[in-house]
Amino acid sequence: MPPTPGSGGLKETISDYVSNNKVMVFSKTTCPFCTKVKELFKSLNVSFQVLELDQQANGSEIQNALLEITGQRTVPNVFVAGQHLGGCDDTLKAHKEGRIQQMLNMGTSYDYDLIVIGGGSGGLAASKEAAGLGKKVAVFDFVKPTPIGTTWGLGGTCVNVGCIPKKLMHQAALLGHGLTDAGKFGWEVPEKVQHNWTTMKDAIQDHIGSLNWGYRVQLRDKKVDYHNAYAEFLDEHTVKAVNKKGQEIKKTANHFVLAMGERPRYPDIPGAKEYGITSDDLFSLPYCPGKTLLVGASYVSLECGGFLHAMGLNVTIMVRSILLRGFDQQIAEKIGDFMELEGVKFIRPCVPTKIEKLEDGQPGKYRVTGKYDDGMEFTDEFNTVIFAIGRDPCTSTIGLEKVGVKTNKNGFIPVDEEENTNVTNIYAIGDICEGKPELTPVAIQAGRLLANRLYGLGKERTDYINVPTTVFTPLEYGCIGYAEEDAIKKFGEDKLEVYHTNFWPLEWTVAKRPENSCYAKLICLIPEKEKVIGFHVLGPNAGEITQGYAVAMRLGATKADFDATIGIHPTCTETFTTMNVTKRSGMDTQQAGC
Ligand code: FAD
Ligand code: NA7
Repeated sequence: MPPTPGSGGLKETISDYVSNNKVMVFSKTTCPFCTKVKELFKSLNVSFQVLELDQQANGSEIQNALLEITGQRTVPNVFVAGQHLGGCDDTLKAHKEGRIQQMLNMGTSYDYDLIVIGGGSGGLAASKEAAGLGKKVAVFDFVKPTPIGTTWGLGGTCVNVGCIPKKLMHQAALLGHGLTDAGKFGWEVPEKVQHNWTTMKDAIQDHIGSLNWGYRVQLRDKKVDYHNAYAEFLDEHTVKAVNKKGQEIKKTANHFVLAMGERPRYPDIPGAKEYGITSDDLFSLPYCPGKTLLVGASYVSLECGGFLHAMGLNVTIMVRSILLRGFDQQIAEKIGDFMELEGVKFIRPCVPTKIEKLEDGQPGKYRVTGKYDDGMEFTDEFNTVIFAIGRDPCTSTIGLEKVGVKTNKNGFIPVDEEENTNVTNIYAIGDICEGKPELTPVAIQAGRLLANRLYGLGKERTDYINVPTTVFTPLEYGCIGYAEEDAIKKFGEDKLEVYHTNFWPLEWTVAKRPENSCYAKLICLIPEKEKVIGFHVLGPNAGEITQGYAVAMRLGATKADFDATIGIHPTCTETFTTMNVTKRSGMDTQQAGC
């Protein structure tokens, strides 16, 4: 099969060679390393295909195409069972470690090429990609009910109990604010406008139902077997899975991708699991939660507190220490100030010590006792108590110990830059991975690229640096890169120039919203031509604003690049093209009202 550019291109020709041969060696007749590799495969009694590039008229172009596909130009360039293995040293090493035989066994004696445990953001992405590359794939997804019995369909946290319902409830809150503003713009809105929890909840749950269905259809179309069952390892190629009727099946695979995600944590205090709920219950709660206490100052807590308050509920947030650990603390405090200004109560520093039921009902009534840092007691009555005190990875009950996959003391799985666990055929992606951003697009990217590297010709790795994110609090907060305190710790204050400004969105002027709540900050590294290493925006539509700047930061944008960019007027984001006050100067950034 001579490689003929033009008949689909060299890359496709290479791809054909790779997928049509269990072992494919791109070689040169004169290369001693190629000879070594060919002798190895001969000694293993493995049939292999060789393409001698020095005997091809377009050998050099093929090498260039191989470089693009694999990142390697040199020969030998070896592929086993569709996967790129590398050069001579890589091949000899893989042989020594028994990996070549493992790769060759792939798919021959197992039920599946790949089993994915967890049908959430990461797991679905990995399974669909692998199936698209011709592999036989199964996904096991099972939701253990919450202590009050809430459960949900296929798609994982984001779709069912995370990003999607959260953003839609945030939208409900924004619409409520919009109604208040509307009067100032001439709309004759009745003074008392009521929010109906059940109408909103039902509409959101209907949408989620359609997404669950859509995922099932996608898996069916891609010929991925979906098992609604809880999987657990028996050995490194076998899982058993139990469905909700208690029926058990056993399935084997060559590779496994772990993508089990996390579940909310409960505090170890009396009444927590009996009377408290978490975000896993909130979004489908059949009744309006009423007067609500949120425990924890995570983004989940502040976001839920924000939208519940905007729906007219009495909301208190109990904070153990700081707001939004891990985020820029100046901005975290500004978020808290704004929420407090709107009427959310903050109790801090304080932790709950017990919850007692006072009344049954939907909602019921509970007395919460807590302890302030100084030993003083807190007590108040609430209709609903929501714990948002962190999430634990779902790694403790799937038999990882049987196959030797290591976890850290908190249950997260350490992975290398290619999502390898310490066990050769087992990979991990998404929220269960140690030290990676716990975000849907990160899990999706990791799943997609991993499947591509395993079964396609992909070489690309997930870039976990400068991942943009947004906290959907009443005043949205978008950020990329370093928090100010982290940048100072890493580079030193003298190496940084921090540009900042308050801004007053035009839409807020007529609406008479606060003049100085919105804020923008750029953290720049002086020795690198003021390269922007931290981007922070607090204001409306922060998510929409932040995404594009993430591209700029990937490309290494400097403050001068921001300055040279022409703004879009009148917008909030144009602020980033005109920032000239540094923190060092001490100059005032407050907007003066007219
Ligand atoms: P998940 O999506 O959690 O999927 C894991 C799946 O595996 C689940 O269905 C689980 O039940 C199943 N499972 C676990 N163990 C087993 C087993 N043994 N057998 C079978 N199935 C199993 N991210 C954003 O990017 N933007 C946001 O705005 C955002 N908002 C969020 C709001 C909230 C309230 C929460 C809780 C999270 C939010 N996230 C957000 C985070 C995002 O949801 C997660 O990062 C993402 O869902 C992680 O995907 P994953 O594939 O790792 O796991
Ligand atoms: P985080 O970021 O770990 O935040 C947990 C918050 O809860 C934080 O404010 C903690 O305070 C607080 N906390 C923790 N334990 C307690 C107890 N026992 N009592 C009171 N308050 C407590 O969790 P998230 O849920 O935000 O994040 C995990 C992932 O979930 C996230 O990345 C998303 O993917 C969704 P502290 O600051 O430690 O004093």
